[in-house]
Amino acid sequence: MDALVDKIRQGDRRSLARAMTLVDRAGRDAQRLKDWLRRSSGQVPWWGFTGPPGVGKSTLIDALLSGLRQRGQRIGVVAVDPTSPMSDGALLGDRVRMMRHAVDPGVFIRSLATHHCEGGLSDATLHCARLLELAGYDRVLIETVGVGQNEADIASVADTCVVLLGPGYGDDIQLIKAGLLEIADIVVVNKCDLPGAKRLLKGVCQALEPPTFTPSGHHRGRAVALGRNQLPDTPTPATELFGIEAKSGKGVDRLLNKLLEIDHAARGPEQRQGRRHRRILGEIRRSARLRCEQALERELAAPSAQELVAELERGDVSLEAVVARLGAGALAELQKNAAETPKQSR
Ligand SMILES: Nc1nc2c(ncn2[C@@H]2O[C@H](COP(=O)(O)OP(=O)(O)OP(=O)(O)O)[C@@H](O)[C@H]2O)c(=O)[nH]1
Ligand SMILES: [Mg+2]
Repeated sequence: MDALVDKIRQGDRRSLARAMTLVDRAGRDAQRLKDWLRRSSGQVPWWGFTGPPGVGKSTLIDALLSGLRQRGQRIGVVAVDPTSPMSDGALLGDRVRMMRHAVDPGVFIRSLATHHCEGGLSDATLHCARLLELAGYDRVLIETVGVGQNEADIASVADTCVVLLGPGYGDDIQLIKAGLLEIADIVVVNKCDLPGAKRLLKGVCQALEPPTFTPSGHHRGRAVALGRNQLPDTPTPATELFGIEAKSGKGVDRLLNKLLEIDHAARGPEQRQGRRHRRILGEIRRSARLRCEQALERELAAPSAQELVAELERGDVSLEAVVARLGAGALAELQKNAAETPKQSR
């Protein structure tokens, strides 16, 4: 493992790609590397980008990559692609969007298929991002699809969470209500060249309270209910709203400056430790939720659950008793799995 880590640190892209494949597998070597990565992460900021399919996440990342490269930054990207199978270089949607940067030695793009990412984010996503840190990239950009719980997942591991919205996705208010705003540090209304964008900007602005207008022309506000995982004693910053056109690049530079400004304010050693801590918390939360859900589903599918369900139907037991019995079964399974997993390596 030491040789692999050294090679990655020296900038060997093949070793980096190999390690990304390794962390996606089970086994002792993968486990050792993952444990090591978990302990060393936090060096550089991660920016998360989420929003409905087709809203322009990859196009925005592509535009940001140009701006960041002009500033001499080396950037790693992990993109969760909703359609394509995992592959090292085939025609993946997100990669196509960022193709002009794929040959740039200062950029490393890793696409992951959704099936690797229960709920849009996955262990693979986290470990790939950590590997990009190890390889010395100055920032890691993560793209996920904004459906359901994974929005909260990305918010809990990214240092800055950018939520993209766009006109033409049905009822604007639906999007606002869907809880997307609550996880955002920055809300971006993309496709401002299209009809309906102004109305959407206005709607989002109203949902962010109290609205004020900055001299630079973008709105500044605070999300009504912030679901972001703030560390204790960390003040919740105001959610910013930007209107952009990712395709033409209009407004992207202002957004990039804001993102860099946020990073600049969080560059000390304490913040690095805070980042590591928050990522691990996010990892635990996500993993615990998924594993509990899966274990419960298995319990429910077992023949013994049929009788339990019938008892509840007849009114012989309470719902609480059923939940407790299923929960106990799920817990026993989780404990058995943990006992079979090799101990953490030091
Ligand atoms: N009109 C207009 N179209 C845009 C803009 N930005 C992106 N698009 C287009 O929107 C489509 C989807 O863009 P993507 O960047 O692939 O969107 P995405 O959110 O990454 O999509 P998924 O990864 O599939 O969820 C493409 O055809 C883009 O060219 C914009 O500012 N204006
Ligand atoms: Mg995309």
